[in-house]
Amino acid sequence: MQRRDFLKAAGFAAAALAMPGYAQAPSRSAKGSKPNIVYVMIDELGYFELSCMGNKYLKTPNIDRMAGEGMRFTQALAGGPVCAPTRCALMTGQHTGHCTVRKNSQVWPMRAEDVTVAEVLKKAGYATGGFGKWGCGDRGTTGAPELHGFDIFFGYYNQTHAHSFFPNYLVRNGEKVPLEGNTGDYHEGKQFSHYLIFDESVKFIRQNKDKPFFCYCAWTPPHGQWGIPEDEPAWQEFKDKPWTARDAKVYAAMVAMVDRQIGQILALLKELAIEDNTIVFVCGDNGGRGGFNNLFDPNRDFRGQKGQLYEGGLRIPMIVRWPGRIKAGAVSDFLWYFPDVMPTLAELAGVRPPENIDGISIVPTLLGEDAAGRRQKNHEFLYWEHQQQVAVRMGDYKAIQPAKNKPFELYDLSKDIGEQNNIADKFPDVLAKMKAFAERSHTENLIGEVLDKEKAWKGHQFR
Ligand SMILES: [Ca+2]
Repeated sequence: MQRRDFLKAAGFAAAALAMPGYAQAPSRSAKGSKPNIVYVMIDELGYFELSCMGNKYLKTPNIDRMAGEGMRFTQALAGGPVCAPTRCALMTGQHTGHCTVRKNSQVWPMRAEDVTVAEVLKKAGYATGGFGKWGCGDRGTTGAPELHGFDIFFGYYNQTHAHSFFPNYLVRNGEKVPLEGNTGDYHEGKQFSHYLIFDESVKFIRQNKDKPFFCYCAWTPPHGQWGIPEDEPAWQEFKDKPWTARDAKVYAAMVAMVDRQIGQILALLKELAIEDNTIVFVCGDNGGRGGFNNLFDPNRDFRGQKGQLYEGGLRIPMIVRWPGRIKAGAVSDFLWYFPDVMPTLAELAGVRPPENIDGISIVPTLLGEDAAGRRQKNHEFLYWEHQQQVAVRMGDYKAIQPAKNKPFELYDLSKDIGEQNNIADKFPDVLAKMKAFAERSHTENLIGEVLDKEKAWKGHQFR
């Protein structure tokens, strides 16, 4: 063993000893350097909507470049097939059979005892900021982000409020921030909310450049309703495309705009000389939507779309970049999903995640098993439930019950990525194992509380 490797191993052992009960000892704590974390989640961006994935119409040069400088995942899956549950799984490390927010309800907040990534990172000394769509609890409820570890959260708390890019207010730490000149019209107004949200994201990074920070950019474009400022450069690029639907042009412009802003964030990290100590994630939040007569073909090879537990509802683009630490241009088929983000970020920060999570840390996959000091653990099972649907992954096998009164279907995704050949009858033992896991995975869906009746559930009134 070389001296360097020995020191690494010794540091690893010491960290493991210092944290009894922690199964996955932090690899970074021994070095005393916690990376900054930027997590950009683009609302609805589909797996095949990147230009590096061969999309014919959409342009994502900055995300493509990021993929060349980092690791692109082919089997990263959303926590859920729609906005709110996928965010709750991401924030809590729990799958949708355990987490609190399991549907896009306006009145189902996280509970006070739910522990988020931000709370875990805060304990590790991180500055924590969230910008965009929260979706896990309205103002005046136990689900509000400022009660869950965020120093600042700026944007929309409520799902439906986030449908407008020209609302007459946004929310900062539970308080309304009026947007003068906006009437609530979906497509026009004086202040484009996403510019404000992007500016706050940038400001947060600048303000916290000298200490570890977690910048959660849950940005809303290109989610509808599709309104964009006339002078937005990306709109100028797409507004004259020969596509019938105006909304399709706005969608394409929004993808290009967000891509440009990701480039600006990467440039900012370089300018602040924190590029080498910042890990950046860029991903979608649920499967592609497939609107506009499926013009952009977000789910090309997959069955279904957003809202379903077929691959089209779950498979998302996922790129992770950390110069010098994550191998440039790597493509990984490691199978993981949103509940894994919590333990992964906790390990990078050198703290322990809560006990009651469903995720596993993917640090060995990101940094290499040598650097992590251990082998990558695999999921035995992954689990989702959504309304009447249930799905389980076990290796290449995918079991799905598409509705309550329908039997489970079974697919081998290694041969059948389009989920077309149901092999449930051929492999009853495999299916029985997966169904048993599904039964074990569902717990009663508990709900948070309203703390201030004056504030709660009024967040969607933006007109
Ligand atoms: Ca979404």
